[in-house]
Amino acid sequence: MSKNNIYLEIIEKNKSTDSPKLSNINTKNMVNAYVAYMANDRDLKGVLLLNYNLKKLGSKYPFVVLIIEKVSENVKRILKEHHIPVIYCDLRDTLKSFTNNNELIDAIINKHYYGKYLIFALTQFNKIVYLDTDLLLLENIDHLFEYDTTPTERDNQKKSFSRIYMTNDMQASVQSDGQVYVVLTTNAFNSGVIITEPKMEITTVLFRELTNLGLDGFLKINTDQDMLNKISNSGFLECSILPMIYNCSPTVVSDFIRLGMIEKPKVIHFMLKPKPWELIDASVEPIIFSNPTSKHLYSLWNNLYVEMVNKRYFEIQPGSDKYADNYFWGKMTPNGCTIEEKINKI
Ligand SMILES: [Mn+2]
Repeated sequence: MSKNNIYLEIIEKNKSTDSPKLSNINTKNMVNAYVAYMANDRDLKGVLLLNYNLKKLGSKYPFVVLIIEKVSENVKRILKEHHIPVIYCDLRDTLKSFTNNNELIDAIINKHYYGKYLIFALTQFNKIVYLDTDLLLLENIDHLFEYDTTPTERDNQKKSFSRIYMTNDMQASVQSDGQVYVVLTTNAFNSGVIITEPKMEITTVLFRELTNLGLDGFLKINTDQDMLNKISNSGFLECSILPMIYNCSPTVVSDFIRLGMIEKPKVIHFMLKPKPWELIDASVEPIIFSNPTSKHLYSLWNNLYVEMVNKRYFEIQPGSDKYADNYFWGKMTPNGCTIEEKINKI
């Protein structure tokens, strides 16, 4: 079966890469925001890239990161240096109000996914676009905030707390005859990109359902999506379908385009392993790509990350090409002797 070469590029609307200063952001009065979630330090590079990616695409909404207690002080410092506002929540304390089973609490916290449910508790925002940390935005997606998140009234059904938009979960597989089959699950969603109006009740229902499972039941479910799917079917959430262009695995892009299912993706979601930052770390085996388009998309992520690093440390702007005043080696130490003398003395 032939591999398609479909190469996509990041389309900039606006070259501004200025980050809003932390001091200028009052998280209490923000109307709309992009929100990411960090359960620990693992996804830092993804968050830094998203922040840069949004600014590069001229996004007019702030980007904030929800973090829990497992995120280290060092990572908090880095986020601050990149002017990324942080909203902190103690997940253990929150879960204690739902269950006193500490083993279950540990299991939930250690699974990393479930703190994501706290995004619905961010009621300081009117509307949020939640973004997983393993995304690459190819175009400005500010228009996602225009989606109507008011729940619709439906007969014989409890009124939902909120309406959320997610893409259908998807899979593409190549069969032995070379034919590509794309499996779209119409009653299950992928939680990599979510548009919603935060409502505390949703977080409450999600954590209540999760803790009601007990430890054995909890260990049987796979990801945060399972519970989202469950409560969307039970009427607490009204799930609407977000077009696939907003949450597309790099692996399926070329087949989806070839099959006429999408024209061009706007958001790439590196759902599976490897995560793109593992390539920056050079920590995975070289042969990892399923097709040239997927390879190209990983490469776009990596190039954007390097671009961010270059802008931060190496780009000389007028007046900014300053060097440190104190060049220690070969100069006098505070004790009045040269390094060489000091070494000789030792
Ligand atoms: Mn993801």
